[in-house]
Amino acid sequence: MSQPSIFTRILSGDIPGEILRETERVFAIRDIDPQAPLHALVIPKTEQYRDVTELAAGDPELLAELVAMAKSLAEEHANGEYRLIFNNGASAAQSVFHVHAHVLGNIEEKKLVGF
Ligand code: DGP
Repeated sequence: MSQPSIFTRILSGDIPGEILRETERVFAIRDIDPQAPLHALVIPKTEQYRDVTELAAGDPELLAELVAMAKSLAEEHANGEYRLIFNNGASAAQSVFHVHAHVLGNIEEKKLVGF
């Protein structure tokens, strides 16, 4: 069996990380290298899906749960507005192949963040 992802290890308490929110199927942590005052990662607990393309095809309801958690984080930690980024593939800057959404809020500059 493959090793658990870095996100699964944070969820299980194996390595440290601030869990901001958790439901039955989804959790959120702060990104270790924040690109905006709010920069969270919203992640399905299952590692079954590598990227959002697979997730959308395999479990669209779970994708909707990710979006709902992003919105509620933005309401709590920003003004309710947020940018949602999914990197899909190494050449698109994906480094962890356990699907996750970057949730950014309180963005000061009107440019795409560089990550
Ligand atoms: P991506 O490049 O889209 O696969 O995003 C992976 C993100 O995961 C990246 O922005 C940094 C974050 N990350 C990597 N390792 C850790 C960690 O150990 N703790 C936390 N909180 N975030 C991490």
